Amino acid sequence: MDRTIVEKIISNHLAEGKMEVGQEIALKIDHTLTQDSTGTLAYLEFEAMGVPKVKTQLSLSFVDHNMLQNDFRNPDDHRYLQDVAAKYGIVFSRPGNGICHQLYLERYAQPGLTLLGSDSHTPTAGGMGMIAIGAGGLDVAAAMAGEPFYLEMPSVLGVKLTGKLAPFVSAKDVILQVLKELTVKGGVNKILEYYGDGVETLSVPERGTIANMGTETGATTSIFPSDETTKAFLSGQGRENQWRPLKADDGAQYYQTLDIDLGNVEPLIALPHSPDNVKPVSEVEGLPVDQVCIGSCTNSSLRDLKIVSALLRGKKVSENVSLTISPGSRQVLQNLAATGELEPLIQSGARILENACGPCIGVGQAPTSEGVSLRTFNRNFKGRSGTQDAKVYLVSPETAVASAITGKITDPRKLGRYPEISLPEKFVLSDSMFIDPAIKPTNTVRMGPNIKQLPSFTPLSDRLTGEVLIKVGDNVSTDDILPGGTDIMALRSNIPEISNYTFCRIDQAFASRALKKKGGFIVGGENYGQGSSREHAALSPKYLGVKAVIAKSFARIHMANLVNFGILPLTFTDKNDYEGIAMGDMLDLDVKELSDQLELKNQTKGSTIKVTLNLSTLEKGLVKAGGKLAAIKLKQAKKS
Ligand code: MIC
Ligand code: SF4
Repeated sequence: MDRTIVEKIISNHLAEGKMEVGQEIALKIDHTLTQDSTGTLAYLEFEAMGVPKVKTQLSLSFVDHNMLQNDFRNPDDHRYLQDVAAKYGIVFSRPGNGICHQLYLERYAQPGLTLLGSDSHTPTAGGMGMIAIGAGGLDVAAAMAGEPFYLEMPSVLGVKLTGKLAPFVSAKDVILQVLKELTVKGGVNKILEYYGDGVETLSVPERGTIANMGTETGATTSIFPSDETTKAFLSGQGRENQWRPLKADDGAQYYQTLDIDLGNVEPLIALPHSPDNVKPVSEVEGLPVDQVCIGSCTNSSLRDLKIVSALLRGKKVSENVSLTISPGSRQVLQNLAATGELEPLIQSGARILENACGPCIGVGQAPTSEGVSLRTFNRNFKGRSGTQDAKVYLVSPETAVASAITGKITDPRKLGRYPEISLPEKFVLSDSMFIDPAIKPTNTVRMGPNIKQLPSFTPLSDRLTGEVLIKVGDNVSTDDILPGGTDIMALRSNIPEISNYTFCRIDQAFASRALKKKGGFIVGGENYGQGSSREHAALSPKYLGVKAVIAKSFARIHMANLVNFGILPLTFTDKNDYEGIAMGDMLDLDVKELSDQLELKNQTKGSTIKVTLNLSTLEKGLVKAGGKLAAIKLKQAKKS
């Protein structure tokens, strides 16, 4: 039978289940990756599983998020991660090496393999023809312990690319076009598989950009074929032997298709405060800009910074604009330096930052009050930049440069001639910032005082009662549930402390109220928990006593995280019932039997609301047990 690329890779990695849309399947995981801000928890969880060495082909630990070292907390985390890596057989990427997804694409991604990463943008590696999925740290820890990854078999949405991009239009505009069509929830339970002759016109880093931001559609992942372009990229990275061709069979069937003629794509921009609020740049041209930030795992590859360099050559950044550039990796920086392409960036007045996430996650470079900030990043949720009333717009590197030069939002096609750039046949390579665990294994793991052991939780009670602690609207992101930024991120290894910040940007009193009321319920709208994979957004509410979240619908990773930490994710059977619950209402739910349909009693209103529990038997077992860690520990203990 003719198959899609997704079906080919999944069937090669199927550990349990049937490859039928909507069925629970278990996937064998070849590689894992973590980054520091989700990694400390993932490794505490892994250590709690009692496995002496990772069981994957390759596991990597990157440090790229919490890079500021204002006090001991972040550096202590870095040291802990380095020790854990050396002890358990994990490759460690030192702080300053670059952003995990960029580095992984350059040095480790391989067509045909599976990758599970504790970061929602793990799908970037789909640009290399991999099934690369973002998950909570506990799921990644389980994969390192040799467990398969469980998910609902997604449907495959075929995105057919034809034609060729016009000058000044690039991969970011393509994914913004996709977001415009699919919105931030159109990709849920889907994998976006790209095909068609337009694919050949895109380099691997450009495919990476598109796959990266597929995350914003809610998709499980995105994937591109592996072709001659992939081979050339791997060869440039000295890894040609890792190439294999991969494409969908001619008669492969997609569940749904989306056609994009690359020639018709124009420069696009996502307006505040959602990545799917997409308009043509020409519609918002002329708006004065205070800040432009180039970088993040979406747009910091050598391809992107080469075009930025070519467009900035001989130009000056507007005196009203602060332009920052964060290269995706040390390799990108070295290659720019080797060809003289770093010079125009310096000359233009750009502020060159460390090779890290930086402004993307609110670590530095907060915009001015009510400032307009244009960013080549993937998320523009309110407040994520560090300035609550700033307005963040998402754009391509081309639009970013044009606007940085003129000081206002500018269609890059006005810049004149589009420079020709190409990737080197052989990249300048240096792997000195990766530490191979085989070279210096250790048994000592040093933990600073800010790293606290994981709280443990009791099994689910038969009856859940309590108040509605908060009621929120649609598309609430994990940045709303537990924000990023330097102050809060420094507490990622300390659950009791970080839980005090739960919902702090929406409702300052949430944490104290939850503790005072001894827990209760959260009520949410559509796509609750979109965005980051941070399991803190489930673990902190759990720590504060939250028993269940009742929403119109959930984002995939967050829902899995809720299950992993023993919080019931319930959906309204009739979405109109959302209106029938208010904050402060007293709820009562009998969960002795975790059936698919449950009756929620609203004691305050005297009403009964039907709610749905859309979980597999396995997942129900995890929630009952008080979370996945308890369940895995039990399984490992039985094995040994
Ligand atoms: C993000 O972009 O929001 C992050 C920070 O990379 C997160 C991970 C985290 O919260 O640590 C993600 O995307 O998963
Ligand atoms: Fe880092 Fe931003 Fe990418 Fe998240 S989205 S991994 S914070 S660069």
